[in-house]
Amino acid sequence: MVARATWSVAEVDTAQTERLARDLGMSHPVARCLVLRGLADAMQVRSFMEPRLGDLSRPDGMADLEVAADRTARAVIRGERVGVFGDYDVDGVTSAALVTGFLNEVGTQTETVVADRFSGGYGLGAEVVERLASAGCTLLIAVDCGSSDHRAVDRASELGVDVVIVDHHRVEAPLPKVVACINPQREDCGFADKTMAAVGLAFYFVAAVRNALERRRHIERKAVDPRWFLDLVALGTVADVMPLVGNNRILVAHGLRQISTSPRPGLTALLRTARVRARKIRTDHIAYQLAPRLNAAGRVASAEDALALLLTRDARQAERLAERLEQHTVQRRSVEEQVTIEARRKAEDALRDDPPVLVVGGDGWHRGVLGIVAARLSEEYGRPAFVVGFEGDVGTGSARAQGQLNLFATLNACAAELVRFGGHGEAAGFVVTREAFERVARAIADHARSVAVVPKARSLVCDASIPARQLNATILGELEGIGPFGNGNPEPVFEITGLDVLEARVVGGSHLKLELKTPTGTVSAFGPRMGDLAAHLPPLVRVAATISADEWRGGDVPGLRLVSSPIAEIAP
Ligand SMILES: [Mn+2]
Repeated sequence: MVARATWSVAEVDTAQTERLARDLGMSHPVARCLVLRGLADAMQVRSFMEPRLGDLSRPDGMADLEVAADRTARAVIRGERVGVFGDYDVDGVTSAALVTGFLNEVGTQTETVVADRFSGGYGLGAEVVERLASAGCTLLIAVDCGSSDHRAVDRASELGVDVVIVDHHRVEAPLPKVVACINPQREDCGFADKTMAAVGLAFYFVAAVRNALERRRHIERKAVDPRWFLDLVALGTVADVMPLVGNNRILVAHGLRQISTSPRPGLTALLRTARVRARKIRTDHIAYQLAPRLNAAGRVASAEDALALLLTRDARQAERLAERLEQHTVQRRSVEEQVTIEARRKAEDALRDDPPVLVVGGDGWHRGVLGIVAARLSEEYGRPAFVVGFEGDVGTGSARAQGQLNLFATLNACAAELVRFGGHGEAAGFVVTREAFERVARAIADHARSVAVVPKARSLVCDASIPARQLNATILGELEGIGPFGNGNPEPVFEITGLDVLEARVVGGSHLKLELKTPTGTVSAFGPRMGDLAAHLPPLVRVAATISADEWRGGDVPGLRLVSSPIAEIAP
């Protein structure tokens, strides 16, 4: 049993906190969270709590945006058939759905294809270009990929197909020879925000196309509003774990509102199969329930189902597709469990030498789940994880880190030994031969040592400590204003003191479910993977937990999600 606190409470400027609480008439604990986020000024906080689309960065300086918009507007006006190609993950599929949905709204015929993890591998391939060209497309818009797909782009120009790229992946000069490449990672791109998902960029892109069409008097002033597609922007941005600050936070806040109030048929069906019953959809619903289902198709079958689900206007078809995604999800979960067990075993072996990074590989580890497994290992063991699945002589790898190491730079340092690689600082993919694997593993560890990666100590710091009686609807409402939460805007964690344990049981095999008494009522708490504590809890506890609406009690009362084991309350 854990006897003492395994967490601490953050230090904060009390004068600032008190001023903010008074100026805004809000509770102290939430004011404290804001001060800890560097928001101490009432004006600043007001605009933070009410993210407005009008505060989005202007697109000025975004390289190639106008060229891309002009070429696309021309295609719309001349009635060209347009090909859209997206990557197979949620960002890629939502980007493709957004561009397709917009073009169809303005009367353009599209052929939309999403990447197939199993036949095409990642990126835009020459075969897809040929397919779209023979379907009559004269313009191809590649989203969430394309920035380094020279061969496909060359093929397109041979076939007389113009290419526009909307991407956010790292680019190596020279860029492929395309009509336009929207990618803030380009060195010559003057758009200051480098953190948007492809789907956020696709939103800017269609807004620019819309304006170009209006300028040419092809559409009316109020026809086709890019804001209709903000639900897709929220899905892709959260699924791609982009930092929820600045533009992303504004887009996601509005997208969530849209999913909550008027979901498209595909999302209505998906919310049902995912058993999301909340009235207000949050980022965690996307991250843990919607995105995995949209992703599952691309992982074990084809992402086409996810695309079709997002595009359909027919409720019955949406239901059918959502059911199919549910089956893919079940299948994907069991594969993921199996690979996780094997990878964990190898990781524990490797950990005896306390390496700065984990590099593990195995045969038959399904390609579609490697990223998820890498994310899990990196979280569990507090260090970057590289997970490789071998098929024959070739291994496909996926890497995840939590800021300790730049993965793209690391793989770049081993580039000579890799078949190919790509990605970002915190998530990357690569291909390696079986023969080179051991050498690559050593090179990765050497690189990590050379940049002095320190395994993250798992220390939990709570934003504030509050007595149980403060668990009420007020604090819940105030907290909603700080969200949406995610990467870059973490959900506040509270120490909550003086809770009576009324009931403790195990749910879902390994999770802990508590019924706790506060001075004003009861509150329930969920402790992921803490089920073994159920039989040993003291009668009075303090917990470290996040607070959000308890959907099972109508959504107006707070519920807790424990982030550490409860401890006995010493002085009630
Ligand atoms: Mn992406």
